[in-house]
Amino acid sequence: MGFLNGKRILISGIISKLSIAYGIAQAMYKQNAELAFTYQDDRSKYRIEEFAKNFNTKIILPCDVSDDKNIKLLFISLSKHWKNFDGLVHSIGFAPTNQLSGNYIDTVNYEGFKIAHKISSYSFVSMVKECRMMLNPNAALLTLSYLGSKRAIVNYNIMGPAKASLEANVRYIANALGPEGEIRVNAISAGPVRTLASSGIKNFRKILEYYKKVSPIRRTVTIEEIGNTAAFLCSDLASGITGQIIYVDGGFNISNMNEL
Ligand code: NAD
Ligand code: 0WE
Repeated sequence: MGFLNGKRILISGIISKLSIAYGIAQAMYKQNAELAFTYQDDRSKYRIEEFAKNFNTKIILPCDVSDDKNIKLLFISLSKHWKNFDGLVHSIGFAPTNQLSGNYIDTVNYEGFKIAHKISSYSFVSMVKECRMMLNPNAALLTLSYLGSKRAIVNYNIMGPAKASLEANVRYIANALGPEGEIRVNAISAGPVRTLASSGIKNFRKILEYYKKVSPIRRTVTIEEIGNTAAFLCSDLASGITGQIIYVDGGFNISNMNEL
């Protein structure tokens, strides 16, 4: 058995075994979920095919979310395997590299703003729009955010406003879909973890060290811990939780001046 027994969940955002979405897949598979995966482009296709074997699924579908047409095609393809399903995990974020270092005002430009918001926030509601008719009652939708949505964090820059937009999207989608079969929508705001996306970030080692030093639990979080929370939120155990941003960050966001 397992608390996701009989639930079909589509997971986006796996590019390596370090991906937060990979930790989510592991935790959900452990709870007996039936999984399907999307991947960004041909460069990652073979790798995802290998990963999919670990999760006993053959359903892996391409979807670059930078074009709505691809999102439409994704759910047309998925419907050939699953007429309906119970969960969607959106674990996708991107801003052009040049946006992620330096003074915010010096760095920001319309192109960076557009791309960050389109890929990191709009793509979530766009996916929801296209799969709405396929969602079973009590389905759960989940996305990944970061504290930079609420605090001005050095170098996070335009990703901060994009994550703020994503979190507002969680509330608006939750409010729109709640009346339709109690569909629930939440986000996990994760602490920093080393992934492909974060390895490109200036001083990322220092960021991890800082969290280790000052978080209430004095360590960083793992993708297993984020995965377990994701599995819970997408299960019926979380049936009363919707529109929420749940922090899986070792308590970092509630503390201050622990370095003194
Ligand atoms: P990752 O590099 O493993 O995953 C990022 C994913 O985004 C990749 O699978 C990539 O293919 C996908 N992606 C980017 N552009 C895309 C596009 N146009 N179309 C389709 N897919 C696209 O990194 P991760 O850290 O696991 O990131 C997953 C999510 O977690 C992101 O939303 C990120 O903002 C968030 N997050 C990460 C951290 C961290 O420290 N790593 C902390 C909090 C939140
Ligand atoms: O959301 C993120 C990072 C997302 C991300 C990463 C990249 C690297 C490669 C978005 N776009 C790109 N573009 C690229 O070209 N995180 C929460 C991880 C992260 O990034 C930071 C952080 C943390 C934590 C940037 C500055 C400060 C802290």
